[in-house]
Amino acid sequence: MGAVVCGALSLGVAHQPAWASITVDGLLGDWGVTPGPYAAGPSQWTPNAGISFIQEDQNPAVSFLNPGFGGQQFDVEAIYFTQQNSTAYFAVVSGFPLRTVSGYTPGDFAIDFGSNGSYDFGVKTVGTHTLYGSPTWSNPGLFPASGPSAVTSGTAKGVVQFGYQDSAYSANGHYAFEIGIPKSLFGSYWPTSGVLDMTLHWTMSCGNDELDLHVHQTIPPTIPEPSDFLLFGCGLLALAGLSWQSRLFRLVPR
Ligand SMILES: [Ca+2]
Ligand SMILES: [Ca+2]
Ligand SMILES: [Ca+2]
Repeated sequence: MGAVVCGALSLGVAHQPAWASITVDGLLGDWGVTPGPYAAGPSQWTPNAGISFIQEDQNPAVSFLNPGFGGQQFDVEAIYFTQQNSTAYFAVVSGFPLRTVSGYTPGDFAIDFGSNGSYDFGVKTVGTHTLYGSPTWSNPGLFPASGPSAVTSGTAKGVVQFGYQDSAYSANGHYAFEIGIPKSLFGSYWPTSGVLDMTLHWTMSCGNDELDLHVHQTIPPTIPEPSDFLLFGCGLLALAGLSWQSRLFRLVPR
């Protein structure tokens, strides 16, 4: 019983619960999300606590995606962000796979620090998954305003963690990829105090649909992990419980 109570306390207080640790494998169960059928309803997109996200167009019957048409196949569905220790994690769910469809190609993942319209970093979503700084971008051919789309050049910062499984959610018309980037690769763009303000963006080469997640978070001050104290408290409670139990067994004749 003591362990259960402590678990609940940990969820409420600890900043990054151990149970939510992200594995970059292209599967989103670790985010608390399983892209299922439309019938599962909009709530299927809600991730675990503490994860930033945006979701739109939860309706395969609607062809218009704004600004283009195309229905589920071109529907950028959701973007997620979280951070654990020294790594920033991102995930995108779309109706568009990371391969060519009807002559159109998937775009790269774009990060705009400061949310000022200048996309300062890009991650290649096909081939070698390199993070580029100061990238130049191409815009979508049909709907340029859905850009940026693909990194065309830039300063290679390193190959990052990237997970994608083409058939994981394809039965329900969904495709998901995950990215893990050491915050150090962002240099001074990643704040150590104050506010983390960034816009995360993804589209495909036509730009029929695009999605942006605006993150605006106050960086917490560096203090000892509350979970450490809770674990210590749990240990004391568990010891107290054992001691009480052993006394009880001695008092009750068997
Ligand atoms: Ca995962
Ligand atoms: Ca959409
Ligand atoms: Ca920027």
